[in-house]
Amino acid sequence: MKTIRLTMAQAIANFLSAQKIENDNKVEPIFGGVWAIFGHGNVAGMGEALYQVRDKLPTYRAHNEQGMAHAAIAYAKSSQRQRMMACTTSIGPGATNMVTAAALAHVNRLPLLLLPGDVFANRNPDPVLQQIENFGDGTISANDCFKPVSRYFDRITRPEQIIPALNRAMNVLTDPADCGPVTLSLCQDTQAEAYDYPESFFEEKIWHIRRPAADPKELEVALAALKEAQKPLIIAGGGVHYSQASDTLQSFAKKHNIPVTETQGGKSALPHDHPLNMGAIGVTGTSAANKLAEEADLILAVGTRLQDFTTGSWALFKNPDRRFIGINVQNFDATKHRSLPLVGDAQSTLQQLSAKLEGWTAPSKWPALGQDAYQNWVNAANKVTASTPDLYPSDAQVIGAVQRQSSKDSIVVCAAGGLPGELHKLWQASMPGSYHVEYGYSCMGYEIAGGLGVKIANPDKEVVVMVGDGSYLMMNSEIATSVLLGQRLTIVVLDNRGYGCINRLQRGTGNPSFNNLLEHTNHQSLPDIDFKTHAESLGAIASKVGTIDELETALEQAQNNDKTTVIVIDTDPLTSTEAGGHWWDVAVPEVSSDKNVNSARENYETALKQQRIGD
Ligand SMILES: Cc1ncc(C[n+]2csc(CCOP(=O)(O)OP(=O)(O)O)c2C)c(N)n1
Ligand SMILES: [Mg+2]
Repeated sequence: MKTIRLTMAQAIANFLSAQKIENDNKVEPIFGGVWAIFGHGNVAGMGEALYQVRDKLPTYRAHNEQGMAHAAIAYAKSSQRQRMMACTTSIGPGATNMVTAAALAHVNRLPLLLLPGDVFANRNPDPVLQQIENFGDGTISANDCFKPVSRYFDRITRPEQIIPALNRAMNVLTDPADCGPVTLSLCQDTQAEAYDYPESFFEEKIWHIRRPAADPKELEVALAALKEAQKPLIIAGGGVHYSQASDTLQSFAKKHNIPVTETQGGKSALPHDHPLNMGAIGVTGTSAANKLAEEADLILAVGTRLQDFTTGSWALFKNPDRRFIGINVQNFDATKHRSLPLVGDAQSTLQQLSAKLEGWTAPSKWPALGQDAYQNWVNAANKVTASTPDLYPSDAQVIGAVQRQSSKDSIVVCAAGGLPGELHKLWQASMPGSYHVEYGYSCMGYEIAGGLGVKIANPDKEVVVMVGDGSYLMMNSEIATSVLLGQRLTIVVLDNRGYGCINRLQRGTGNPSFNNLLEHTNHQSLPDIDFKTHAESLGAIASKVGTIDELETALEQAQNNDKTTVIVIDTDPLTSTEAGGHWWDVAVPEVSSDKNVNSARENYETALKQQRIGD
């Protein structure tokens, strides 16, 4: 056997450079790059190794480990899980800064390779700088925090362990059902240790994301249920995108006359103006989609985790006889709430179902009911997104302006605050992937870093990040990275002077405004945060606009700017779109000295009666 003597870190760098993916008859490197913030624990080992392969596998420097991992996740999501990135950090805080990002990738089922540095395997210099020292367990380091949020975790204490570990890592990262974050925790002395690796370990490997077909028996059961349905409804989740199944879903819906609704992850599966697209479903759904959901007797849940925002905390589907069919590549999701499972890839399974359904269609009056309701919805949406000369525009009006200034293939990016709900209801997506909202973990601070990852995955497209003042303040440092890398973003900051959506939620649960908007906090003086100057200090072109018309002019100009542009607008913290939507289960105190809370509790108890638990 031919061998090559390399350090463990060099072996990782060479192995990662040799991994390719075949997609659309094109073979590309599966890793679009490695994000790195060096410190002790990776600079000497991984740093040296990445330098050697820099022509094949680019290294990018970020400003915050969580941010760079968000960028990596967004890159993978925007590449429909066909391509991904790795992240390497120092030990201790550099490593644990990525735990939140690991959780985000875990929830969203997105591939992410984390390579945090770890303490010395030989323990000779212990305790090293940043080592936590567990009193009762010598095997625990700070990196054990990654275990519950990794699909596969391994600690590498000998250089040869990387051979099975990297194979296992690749299997998880490319498995459509198990896909998620992988953490290989790299002890710093082991990174620098040499081993005679087999040459075959570094041979080019071409991966292909497999498309499992449904089991014949499961198909038979699902078919029988579907053929009996009078009011079938499709929920399109993120799995539709990861399976690149938009076209298949569109022809399936058309051929069998079944209306389609979209989750946050699934939005843009069908063009917004497709006659069978009823828009967003659930807590932030359109009135049309939710009306059909209330009546549907058969719900075909495609590639969705059926999160509470989709199911209206399980109070949305009111037909007593309704059944679910769960089309999902992951059995865990396919069987939720007594769903008849169709475990398989969305594209393959829909094709199988369609072939067996032959000429079967849902009764035409059913989608027609939705189409009338959808027209009413469009009228309501047009009203709230139109420009009016109010002192402070609403989020919806800002969305209207961004929409009017975007082209069909622009990509809008968002994650937390009031905006995701407004975007889910109101954004008109025309092309698959043009809507990128991280709402599995809804992590404040994802927006700008995520936008950077989306832009690296789509260099020819306009990427517009919409972000609240709260999220901006939580993490904005990757603005500087976007300037550094020449990855041009347009970032619209909606400054409503605080946590607007949580203040509304607080009021909605009977509470007075407390600790959300800046004016309701413990304070000596209210800060007048100058987002424009702040963004300029990070290297962006920035402006503050006063009206929706000015915003549209600034957005138009931003497209001609050669670097990241930040546009700030003051908005109204109290207004959100009333049309559409659904109850959401947020627990209200059972006892309180506040009579408003008591009455909110009464309403809450009434609402809970609508919930169908486990059924
Ligand atoms: C990391 C993180 N911390 C806390 C939350 C809970 N949370 C959700 S939205 C929000 C406020 C967001 O404020 P901002 O970005 O200004 O948006 P707005 O609500 O004003 O629209 C908070 C605190 C979260 N989603 N993520
Ligand atoms: Mg805000």
